Amino acid sequence: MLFRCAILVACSCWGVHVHAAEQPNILFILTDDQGWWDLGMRGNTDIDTPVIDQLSRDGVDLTRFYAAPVCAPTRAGLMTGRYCFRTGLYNTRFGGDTLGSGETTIAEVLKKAGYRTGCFGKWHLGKYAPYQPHNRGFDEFLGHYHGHIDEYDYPDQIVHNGKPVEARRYVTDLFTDAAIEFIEGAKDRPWFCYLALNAPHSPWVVGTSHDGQARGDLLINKYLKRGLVLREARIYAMIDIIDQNVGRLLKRLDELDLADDTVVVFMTDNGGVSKHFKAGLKGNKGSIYEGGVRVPLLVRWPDHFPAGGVVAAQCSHVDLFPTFCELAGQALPADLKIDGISLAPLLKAGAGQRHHEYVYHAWDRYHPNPNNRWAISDQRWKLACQVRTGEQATQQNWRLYDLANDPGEKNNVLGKHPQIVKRLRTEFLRWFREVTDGVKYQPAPIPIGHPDERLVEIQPSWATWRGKNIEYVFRGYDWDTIQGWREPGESASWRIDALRGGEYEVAISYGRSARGGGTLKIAVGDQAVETSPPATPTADVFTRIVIGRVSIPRGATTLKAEVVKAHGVELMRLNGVFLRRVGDLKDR
Ligand SMILES: [Ca+2]
Repeated sequence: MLFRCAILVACSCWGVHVHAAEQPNILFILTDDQGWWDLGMRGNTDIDTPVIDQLSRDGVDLTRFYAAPVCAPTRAGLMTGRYCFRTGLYNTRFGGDTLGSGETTIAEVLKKAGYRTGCFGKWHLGKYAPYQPHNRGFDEFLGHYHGHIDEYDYPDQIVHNGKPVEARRYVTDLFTDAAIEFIEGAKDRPWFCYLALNAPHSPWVVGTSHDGQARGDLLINKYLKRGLVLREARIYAMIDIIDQNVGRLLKRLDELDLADDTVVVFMTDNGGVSKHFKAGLKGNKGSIYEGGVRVPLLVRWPDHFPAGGVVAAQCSHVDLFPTFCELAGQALPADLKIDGISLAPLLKAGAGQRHHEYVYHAWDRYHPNPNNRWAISDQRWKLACQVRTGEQATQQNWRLYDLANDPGEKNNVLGKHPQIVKRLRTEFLRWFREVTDGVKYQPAPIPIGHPDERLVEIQPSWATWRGKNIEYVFRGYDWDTIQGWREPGESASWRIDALRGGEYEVAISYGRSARGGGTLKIAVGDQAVETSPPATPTADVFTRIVIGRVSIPRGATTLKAEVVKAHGVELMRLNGVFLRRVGDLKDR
C-alpha cells in the first residue's frame, strides 16, 4: 500500500500531522460473553470455529489474558488503558456504564495519528452525547449504546453516528458488513476498525425472522445433534455465525491485499456464559474465578509477529491501549495514569513468561467494593474472594490457588502460605485505594441541549425513585418503565445538565390502563408541568405526548416526576421523559 512507502501528510481535527511509514491498520474484533473455552482450539470438539482457530495458528496466542468479569468495565479498560474505576465507570447499567468525560480513548489517539476510525456493534460506554462513540474519536459508528439489544434479525436500538436508524439483517452479519464497507472506504489512510459484536450475549437469538429462520434452525439442530441442550446449542450457533463472519472479514482483507498491513486482534469481553464445555475452568461471566475473567487474545500480523507464538505471561485488557499506541507510533497521553503495558515486545517475540507483576479484579454492581468479589494474581498465585450479591465476605471466604499447577482453582491452599496471602491482599488493597482515590461513583448527569442530540430521552434506569409502590422494571432499555405509582409524592428523579439554557419542550412516553389513572407532575428546577394522560389500549402499549414547556437555565439541575393524584391500579407506566430545546424545534 502506498501509505506504507511514503511520508504521509494527514489532516485531522487536531491539525496537520506528518507520520512515517509502517503504521499498520488495526482490526480489533471483540465478541460478547464468548468464553475462553468456546473455541475449537481450546479442545472444545463440539464447537465449529475453524477460522478463529486458524487465526491462532497464524498469529500469537496469549494464554493468560484477562478481561474484567463483565462487559462495560472491560470496554472502559480497552478504550483507555486504565482500570475502569479510574474512569468513573462502575456498573453495566443505571448510568454507571458511562466513561468519564476526562478520558482519552484509543480512537482519539489513533485519529490524531492520522487513522480513520470506525466502531461497529456494542458501545456500552455511554448513551448520551457527548459520551457517544462519534464524540469520542470514532469517525464512523453503527451499533447500539446499551449492554444488549433484544432483536437480532431486524436489530433494534441501532444508531448511526448519533441518529437512530432502522436496520435489517442478522446483527452479526450486519456489523461485519459495516466493518467491511468501512475498510473498503478507508483507501489511502491507515484505519482502526473496532468490530464489537454483541453476540453471543443474551438473548440467545438465532434466526427468528421470516427469511433467517432456515439458517438458524439448521445451526441450532447441528448442535442439538451433538448433544447440547437448547440454551447451549443457541450460544454455539451464535458463535458459529461469528466465526463465519470473521472468515468473511479476513477473506476481504486478502482480496484487498491488506492482510500483511493489518494487525488482526481477536478477544472476548469477559468470561463465557456457556456451560457445556469449560476446559476445566471454574466460574462464568461475572465471576472473579478464571472462567469469569480469562479470555482469548489472538493477534496476527504476518512477518512481524511469529505464527504459532504462545505467550504464557499474565496480561490484561488494559494492555491493548498502549499496544495500539506503540504500533501506531504514538506516545501515551501524558496527563493520565495508564495501567496497561504494551504487548508489542511479547508479540514480536511470540513468547514471554513475565509481563504484569499483578493483575486485579473487583466487581460489585452498585459500588466499587474491595471485600466481596475480588481477586489478584501474580504469575503463579491467585488470591480470590467471591460471595453472592448482598452477602458480606469475611476472611473465611478467601481462597488461594496455585494457578501454575491448578488452573481450575480446585485446591485452596490458603492455610499453607500466609505470607503470600498477606502480600497479595496488601497489594490488592493498595491498588484498590489508588484506582478509586477521589472518584465519585454515580450516574453522570444526563446532558441536554447538546447540538448532536436535540431530542434527549431521559431513561428510566438512570432514575432514583422514591415511594412505597413505585418500581423500576427492566425490559431491555427501550421498553423499561417506572410503574406502580399510586400515592401522591411517589417520585422518580434524575440529575440533568443543561449544556445550553433555554426553553425546553417536555414529552413523556407512557402506557396507562383504563383501570387506573391520575395526574403526574414533571418538575425541572422550580418550573413544572402536569398531565392527566388518556388511557392507552393496555398499560404495555406506549405512546408519546407533549405535556408542556419549561425554562431551564444552563448547568446542573434535577428533573423530578411525581404523583399529584392517582386512582385505581396505578397512575401509568412511565417509559421515558423527553426533553427538546425549543430553539431546536425548527431543525427537526
Ligand atoms: Ca460481555
